[in-house]
Amino acid sequence: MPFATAIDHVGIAVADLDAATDRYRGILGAEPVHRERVESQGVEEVLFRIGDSYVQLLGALGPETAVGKFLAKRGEGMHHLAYRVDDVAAALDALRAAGVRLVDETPRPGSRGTTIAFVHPSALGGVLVELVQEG
Ligand code: CMX
Ligand code: CO
Repeated sequence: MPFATAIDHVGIAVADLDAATDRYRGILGAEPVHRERVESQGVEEVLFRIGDSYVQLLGALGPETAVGKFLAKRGEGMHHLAYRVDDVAAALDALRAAGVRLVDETPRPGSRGTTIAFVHPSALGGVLVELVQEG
């Protein structure tokens, strides 16, 4: 079974979500397809659809959130890469068996009714990785 079926989205940390949404709307020539406040992740997200994938703009809900800390340390920029998988729990088990450092030991709810989990950036070339299971 392949690890992932697609790139689900690229997450981009932004300082001002409304301003970034306007900028992306103009540049991509498209309306966002989704906006959601995800308290458990400390973010508000805006999604633009690109083919079968998304660009996810991320505004921080506070300075002590993951994105808030990232913005303070590094400024705006690419925050994570999300792979679409059929089964997040199975993918986590496979990564754990391979000795990969996980952020989330078990899957949790994401936006749009998805199930997600994060893998530590130290495991995959300095890139924070998210696993996304639809539905
Ligand atoms: N990408 C790559 N490296 C990152 C990173 C990121 N997004 N965020 C932090 N790091 C690095 C830091 O640069 C730092 O590296 P050094 O030790 O070399 O300096 C190290 O990780 C620790 O950084 P930190 O600021 O102390 O941050 P924490 O360890 O507290 O948290 C992380 C880092 C990845 C565990 C945390 O951000 C996390 O749990 N992320 C998962 C949840 C998340 O990001 N939610 C928001 C998105 C929600 C969504 O997409 O739906
Ligand atoms: Co994401």
